[in-house]
Amino acid sequence: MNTADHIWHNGEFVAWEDAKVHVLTHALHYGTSVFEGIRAYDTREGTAIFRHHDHLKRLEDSARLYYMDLPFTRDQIREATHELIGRNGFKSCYIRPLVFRGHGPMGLDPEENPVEVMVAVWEWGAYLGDEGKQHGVRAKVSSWRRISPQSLIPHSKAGGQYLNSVLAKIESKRGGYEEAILLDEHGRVCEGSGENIFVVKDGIISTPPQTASILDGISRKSVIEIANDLGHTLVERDIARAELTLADEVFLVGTAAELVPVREIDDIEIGEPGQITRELQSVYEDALHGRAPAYEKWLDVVPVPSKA
Ligand code: PPE
Repeated sequence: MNTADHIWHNGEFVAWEDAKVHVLTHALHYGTSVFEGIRAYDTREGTAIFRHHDHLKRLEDSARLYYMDLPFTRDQIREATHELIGRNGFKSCYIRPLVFRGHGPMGLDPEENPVEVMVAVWEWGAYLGDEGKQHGVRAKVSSWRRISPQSLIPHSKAGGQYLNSVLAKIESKRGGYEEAILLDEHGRVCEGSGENIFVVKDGIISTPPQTASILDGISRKSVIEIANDLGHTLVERDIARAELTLADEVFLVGTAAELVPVREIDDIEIGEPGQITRELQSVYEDALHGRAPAYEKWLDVVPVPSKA
């Protein structure tokens, strides 16, 4: 991870080393934060943020579900992010907005604690490795089930909820795998620790539906649109665990990971990335990097500041 010089915190641009919080920050104790993971790419039109608006909308929605009012508008955060990328001089980067309950009264009632906002950017390479993107990763079905909507809110990208992903990730890593696949409370396929999942069988692409405790992923939505545009049959439906290992192709999608094939699950080989995975990966990469005119609608080009 390549760090930046500046971070945006509560409306101010501050130096990296000055971007601090108090140890009594509510979110540190109780996980009361929501966040986003966004990527900006170096395109022909300049640095462009992929589906920026959709990510900021989801940030607002995640906050709302946890009773937090954002002290900045979506436009203010968008413009601050543009300036932050400019100030740090990155052509491409990962963008991490975070909304969190700050230092104030202790205890579980957070409503008197201030809602703070920060945006950080850094250069982040292939999340599951370059080799993984090329040849696929080895995954294991986790012993941890994905958080249930009966106790938490899978639709909200909330900090505390990520303890679930952290446990699954540690378990898979210590077991010698690159990623964990979580089932939902009913034992149906849900998603990766930080990615949505797709399986391909006999030419049909399937992915678990919104009701399967998944995060409503923006990469997932993009890949669904691309698959439909390419004329593939894509269905959102419940997927049984055995369908994973019996699939012709399996792949994961997420902002950090992008589109990553899975070549082995539970020590059963699926094989090198298949034809549909390769095709979708290639068109998706073109969309991210501004090489696909049909998907330029997804890019928020960072304006170059005029020299006064
Ligand atoms: N499920 C989970 C649990 C998840 O965290 C992500 C994103 C996704 C699905 C895919 O969503 P989207 O990025 O909108 O397509 N995970 C973010 C955090 C990863 C991290 O390590 O931090 C990300 O990819 O940025």
